[in-house]
Amino acid sequence: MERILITGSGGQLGTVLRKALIDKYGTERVVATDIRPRTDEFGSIDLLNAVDRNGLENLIKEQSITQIYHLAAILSASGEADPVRTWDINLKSWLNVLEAARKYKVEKVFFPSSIAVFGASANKVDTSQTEYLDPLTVYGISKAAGEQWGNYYFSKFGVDVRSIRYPGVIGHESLPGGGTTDYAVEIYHKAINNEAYTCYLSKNTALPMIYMADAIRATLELMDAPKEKIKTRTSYNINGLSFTPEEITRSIKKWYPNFTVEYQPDFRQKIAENWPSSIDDTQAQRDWNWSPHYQLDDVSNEMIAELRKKQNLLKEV
Ligand code: VAH
Repeated sequence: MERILITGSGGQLGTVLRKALIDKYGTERVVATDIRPRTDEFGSIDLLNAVDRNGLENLIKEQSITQIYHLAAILSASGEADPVRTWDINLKSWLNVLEAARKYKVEKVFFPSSIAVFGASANKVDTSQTEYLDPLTVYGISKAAGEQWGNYYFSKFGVDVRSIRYPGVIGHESLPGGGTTDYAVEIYHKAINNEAYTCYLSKNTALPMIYMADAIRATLELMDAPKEKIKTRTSYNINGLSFTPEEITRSIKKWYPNFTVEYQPDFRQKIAENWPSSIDDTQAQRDWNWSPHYQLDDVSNEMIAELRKKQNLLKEV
């Protein structure tokens, strides 16, 4: 019987992945945890600090966990405030998960990597799976190292580790938490409130992005793929779409013609300039048949419709 552990269940991706896993496996089979516990209409999110090895191992043993989705991490922008703490949290927690998976024979482990693993030496356009990785954020370094640890535990101990290099994720279900791509969510919240947006990236800064529904589907499709299809045990590039702040603004203006954005680049501009502007995901297409469904106007259409629904619900309260 499948028993699913998800760490970081309260984060931008974790919030939505938790619900997708509950839909797939049922509430009783999903153990959702986070550093900030809470209860909602989907059940409880229990306290777990993934850096606490004993706490993690006891939970995996007692709950007979068969799959782990390890989403707990400090992201690229907020991670720069305290590099050593970011490294500690991101790597200690991941090594705890790998060791526990090895010791208790967890069947599958998911590691969320990121396009943040690429740095100055990578091709910016259609960045390939095999580019040299010289990340310039602690978050990116921790993800590049985490990919190697995943490959090591697969090769040496046979732990079935699977991983995706997520682009910037855009969704209406949750707020982003300290990433460099957060602007692509914030901008929609401003637009539906008829407020101007001050963007912390310059208008021509293209970045790879993915709509939340595509990101969740990619995760589940990778984890469901037959083991023999998985040829990469570090992490898979996946592509959703790519756009600049100017292009997303142009898309939003189709719904909000008077929407305005001003550009005030901050420290996140330098982070973004060392990331790809678009991603080549040929290997994910070939190995497990990946393909995105959402392009920019589809994202705007759904983000605006869903955020408006929430806005109307709040007005009724
Ligand atoms: C970040 N949203 O900005 C994350 C993501 C590709 C970016 O890893 O840090």
